[in-house]
Amino acid sequence: MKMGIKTTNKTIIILVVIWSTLFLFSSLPFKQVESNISEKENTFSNFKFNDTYVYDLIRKQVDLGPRYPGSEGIENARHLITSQLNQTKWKIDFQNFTEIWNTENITCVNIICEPKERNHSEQAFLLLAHYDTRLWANKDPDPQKKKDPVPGANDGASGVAVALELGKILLDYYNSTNFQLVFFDAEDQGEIYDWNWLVGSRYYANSPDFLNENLSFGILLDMVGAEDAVFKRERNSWNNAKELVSWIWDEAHSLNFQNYFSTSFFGPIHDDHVPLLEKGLPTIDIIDEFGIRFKQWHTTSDNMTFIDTETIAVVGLTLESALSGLINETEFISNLPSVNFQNPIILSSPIILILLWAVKRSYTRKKDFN
Ligand code: 1BN
Ligand code: ZN
Repeated sequence: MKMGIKTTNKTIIILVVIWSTLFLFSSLPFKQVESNISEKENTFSNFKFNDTYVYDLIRKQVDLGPRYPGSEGIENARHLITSQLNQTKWKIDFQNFTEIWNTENITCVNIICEPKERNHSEQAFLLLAHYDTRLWANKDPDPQKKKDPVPGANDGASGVAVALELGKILLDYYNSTNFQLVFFDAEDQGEIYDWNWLVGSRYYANSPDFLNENLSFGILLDMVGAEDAVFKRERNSWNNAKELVSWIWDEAHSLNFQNYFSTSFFGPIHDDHVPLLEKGLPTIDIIDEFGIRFKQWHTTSDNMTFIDTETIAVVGLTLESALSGLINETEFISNLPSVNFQNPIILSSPIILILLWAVKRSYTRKKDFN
């Protein structure tokens, strides 16, 4: 009998040891993953940025069809964009201008939106994106498709949708009123007929709508929604507004998004921020490495297939965090150095002149020798 109890005790002890060992090993990694998720959820639980809303808004723009200047699609895109903003809270201006494109007069329209409560005696910042899409998909690998239109899910719609969502939450949840959302027409038609790049932003940067404003900085969003995006530091932004670039990239890294916001360099890219930099406003471009990572750039495949809510969330959460912090940093903003934009080609011209001189010298020497 005594022996029996001893054996039962032993068996129970062995079973308990085996069970607890199994429990410990099976639950440890699980608990780790669980705590990582809840840690992440905790980190972002106070954030308002809604990636699903943004994804749907990209899809709605793509569903309108091609949105090149003067098209029915771009007219509908204007209605879609403005319908996202509550008319009692937002003032919307349309900056109309006419351009000749392939002998045709085209009416282009930049859209300028600001909270009605904006205090014009204080400085404002700009969130920028282009809303036109390219008429010709000249980078499409299929020669038959090179003159088909680009759907512009990433190149066009993504920047618009992220900027709209950020504008709405800054006003609704952070009481931020001193900013504008500016959506440019006619950015993306360069080298089609006699058309140039950046037509809308150039017009805006030379207009009283921009020149008479009291502005602190600008952030351009271009191609911010594709899967596996990498946002390297764009060289025109870095050379002219490195404090702002660092503010945003540091914020992304503090949220653990260093895989998306890389400290490598890219470009310089001649994008919609350049006309504003030329006028002295510190303006940066958050742009995917098109052609390298974003391979669907200027092809008929720039559609919803490659749009990813994770990329959208990374960009949105980073900017929500960075901008909600920045609006209270009046000293940082007022100390942003003014821009004296130098075109990289002009900057490198002394080097080109020296090279030309060296070539000429060696040529003359050769001649003298002969
Ligand atoms: C940005 C998006 N851009 C065009 N689509 C600007 C650009 C123009 C970039 C030419 C590279 C070359
Ligand atoms: Zn483009």
